[in-house]
Amino acid sequence: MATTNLSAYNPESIPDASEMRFGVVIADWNHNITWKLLNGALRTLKKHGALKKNIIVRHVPGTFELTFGARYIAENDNVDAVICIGCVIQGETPHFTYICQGVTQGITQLNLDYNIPFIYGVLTTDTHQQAADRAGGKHGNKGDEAAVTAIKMAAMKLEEEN
Ligand code: DLZ
Repeated sequence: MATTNLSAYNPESIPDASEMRFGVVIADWNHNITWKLLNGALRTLKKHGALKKNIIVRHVPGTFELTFGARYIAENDNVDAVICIGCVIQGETPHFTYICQGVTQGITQLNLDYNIPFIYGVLTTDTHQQAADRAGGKHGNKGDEAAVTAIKMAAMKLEEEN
């Protein structure tokens, strides 16, 4: 099977982010994966002009807590978009399903409740290897993708306001 970088994009299609403020909430569970996603997201935000002082990073214990962390950022940090980063890996119990459903519904609800985009940067994989492949491995870095999406959605929000 051909190797596909799922995070590839055209940099010229991305708006300038130098006037934007971003929140990033990151789950520390599976941190050997999520910190790589965080690094990818930060690198990509900065590559497109975002300033370090305009990126607020907050850590939560697990993916289930991303919803609360994202809402906390929306309420307190005056941002144009919130990136939610987590990694849930299938185990031997139904826990995987409950966490994935909880965070997906939670982030969806935040998108409906606030006039800020909340970006779904959560890996949900069967194996650790599949997650590693998408955290700077052969399939790219989902953190890059989440950052690109955040910039595009923040641009939409700011366009509406100006
Ligand atoms: C408990 C748990 C399990 C089994 N697996 C994961 C996982 O793969 N990824 C993840 O981010 N978090 C996991 N957690 C922790 C939950 O997200 C949450 O932190 C706890 O259930 C406490 O609310």
